[in-house]
Amino acid sequence: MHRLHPLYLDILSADAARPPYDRQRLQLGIVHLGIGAFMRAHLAAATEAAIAAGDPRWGIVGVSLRQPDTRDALQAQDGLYTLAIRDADAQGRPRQRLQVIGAVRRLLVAPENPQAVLDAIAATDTRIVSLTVTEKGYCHDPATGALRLDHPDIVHDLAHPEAPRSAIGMLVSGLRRRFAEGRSPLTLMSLDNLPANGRVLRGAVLRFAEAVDPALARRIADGCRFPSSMVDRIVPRTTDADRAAVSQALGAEDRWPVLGEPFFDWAVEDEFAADRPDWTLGGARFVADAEPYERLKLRMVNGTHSSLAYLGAMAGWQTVDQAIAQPALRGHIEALMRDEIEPTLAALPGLDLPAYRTNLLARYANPALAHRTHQIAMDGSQKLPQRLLGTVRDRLAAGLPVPRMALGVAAWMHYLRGVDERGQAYAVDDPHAADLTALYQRSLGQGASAEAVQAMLSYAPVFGDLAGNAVLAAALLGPLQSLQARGVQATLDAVNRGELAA
Ligand code: CS2
Repeated sequence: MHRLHPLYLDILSADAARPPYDRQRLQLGIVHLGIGAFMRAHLAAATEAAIAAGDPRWGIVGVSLRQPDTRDALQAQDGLYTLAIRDADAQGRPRQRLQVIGAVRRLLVAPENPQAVLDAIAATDTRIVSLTVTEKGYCHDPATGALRLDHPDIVHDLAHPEAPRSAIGMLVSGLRRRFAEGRSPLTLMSLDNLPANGRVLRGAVLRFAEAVDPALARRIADGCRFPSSMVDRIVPRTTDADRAAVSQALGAEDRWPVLGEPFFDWAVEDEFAADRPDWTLGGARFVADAEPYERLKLRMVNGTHSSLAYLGAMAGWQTVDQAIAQPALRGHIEALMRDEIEPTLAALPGLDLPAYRTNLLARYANPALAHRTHQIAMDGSQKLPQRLLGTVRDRLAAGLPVPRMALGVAAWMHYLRGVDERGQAYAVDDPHAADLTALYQRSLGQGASAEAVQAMLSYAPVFGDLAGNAVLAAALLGPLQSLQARGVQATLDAVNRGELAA
């Protein structure tokens, strides 16, 4: 089978869409840090639509911050890859729609050549530097959102600004070079699942710049823009089987396709230092304030996703669709949204929460994604604060009970055990894994008790000011005891009957 390549687009299956424009004419207007699957199914797809409508300024330079695998696979395809949009037909049979995306024109691997990344940030045509570096990529304290100047990568980058490792170090060194060369300020745009992601990014960049050179920090603060955005599309990790299936359907070998659901949402603040693509052509909305959209999405989608992932992974339900097909889990997730999350959300123009909830349950039931519960379970220390604990704080402050929210937090704690209910061991994949699993062993590992729950809650990077909160501790104890003694299924049944509430 031929490799996917611009010279051989005519051999592709007739129903695969391909770039309807001259890729040679693309300028490189966007530098993207963290060219993983999510970005290629989201930002790149929306940018492709703007380019296809006739604006060639927005070719993308994709930067990998760690591994060379994306560059290695995509270079041989001249940057082309397939986006496979998967769902099921009316009979429940999986189906996919293929689109070859052409927007990625250059690929860099930061550790191999950090200078090339700084050059790209400084280049005249660059207008936007966007980021999908995951929560931990911000080197911040998850509970407060502030950059950690003692984070090993930040310590390194402050000492070696010419060869940065962290996204924050790269941005500041790239901007320093850009300003030294007399070029205009940029838009720095986070697409990660953090609340006020633009403000978190701005805070981290300015704090780092301040430590390097206060005049540079002022220049960045005055000229650069940091729009916040809410991004939503489920993009599971691509497997070898997916690569084979996509290549087969495409009629050419694609070693680096991405999969996604049909659903796409992106509310981005219209706050740019210079031009930007018309991403509305690819389904985006420009809004004045993204925060209410972020809160909605982080709490409803990511909050329930994480709850489902910890419960599902412990029960041995491997994928999201398998988990949501369990009536007790489905009932719990639905009630979690309706009874505990939705009352904390502000009204938004055009938002119908019951319809949003029903649609989300349908997205989770998509049988064609095989989104693994353990994948969503990773990096819990970075995810819990914005996904679960914000809702918990709001409800506790209003004197409202949190029985179902507490079950999600308890399931995360239980997951730190490292063995599921079927006796299957797994590695807890989290930048705080060593501390957290040790804390678990010392406390809950000895059996859930009031003291053990308090010990877990005192883990400040995750729980911050919730340490010592007696109401939350009491709400966690019942679910934890039940998860340990009876397992996920019986605990869900009990919670659904209204038992275990503190
Ligand atoms: C998921 C998200 O892996 C995870 O933690 O919750 O990646 C989720 O699929 C997306 O945010 C959906 O937009």
